Amino acid sequence: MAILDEISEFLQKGRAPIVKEKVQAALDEGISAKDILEKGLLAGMGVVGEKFKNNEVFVPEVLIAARAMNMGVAVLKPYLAEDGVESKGTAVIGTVKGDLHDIGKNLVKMMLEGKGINVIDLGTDVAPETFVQAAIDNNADIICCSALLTTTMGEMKNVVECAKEKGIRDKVKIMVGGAPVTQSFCDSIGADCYTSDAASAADAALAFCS
Ligand code: B1M
Repeated sequence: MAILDEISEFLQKGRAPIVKEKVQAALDEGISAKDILEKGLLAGMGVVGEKFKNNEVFVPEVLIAARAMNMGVAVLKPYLAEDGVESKGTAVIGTVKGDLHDIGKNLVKMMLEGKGINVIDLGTDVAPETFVQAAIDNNADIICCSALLTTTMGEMKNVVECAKEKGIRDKVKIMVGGAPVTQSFCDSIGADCYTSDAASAADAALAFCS
């Protein structure tokens, strides 16, 4: 599994083209997409996150690592998705207002699509009204909110409140996630579901749709 360590290390250095090559090589070796994601790409991003916290690397290094992560994930996308599945429902997804982190949100989107759920991606820095209006316009079954900052996770409560105000709270499930989010936070804001990772989010979303 040396190649997974290489993927992690090149990701930490932000070497996007090499990460892309190594991810393809790992697939060619028969390593599962899940292992490449978790033990290569996410492991590397975890190291970057620790260094960022300890002021050993700064925003530019994190951004180039994030770019390498996204390029690696793009190679994995067809392998993480299940082919030929019919649309099972609709979800709108976004990172909450004030928050620009999108790697986790993109992973959740990919996993949901892999389960056959039609996903409307609102991007990052999404206001509560935008989540709710998109859910109304697209007759969505689920609103998925991602937040990576303790300072922005409170926006998820505003999404729940806005859905109540617009009269759709009983028609739409609200799912929340992201590094600082917990089950007790989910319960405290009246959201329907918290999951700690993208694959579990997709399972929960599928259960809501059916
Ligand atoms: Co930011 N950042 N960042 N950052 N950044 C964190 C989050 C931080 C923990 C780093 C640290 O200090 N250790 C810290 C937050 C501290 C806190 O709030 N407690 C932090 C900070 C402080 C900041 C800035 C304020 C830094 C600054 O400017 N001084 C700034 C804020 C900008 C803003 O958003 N307004 C900032 C900026 C950035 C970059 C732009 C440089 C870059 C983002 C690039 C991008 O996303 N395109 C960045 C990055 C990359 C990180 C770290 C290093 C990695 C985040 C990541 O992508 N992880 C991060 C440190 C860390 O997390 N270790 C950090 C990988 C990703 C797959 O994980 O998103 O958690 P995650 O998703 C997981 C699960 O959480 C779950 O599924 C995924 C796994 O399967 N999940 C869901 C996510 N959403 C879900 C939704 C669901 C269910 C599950 O249901 C709907």
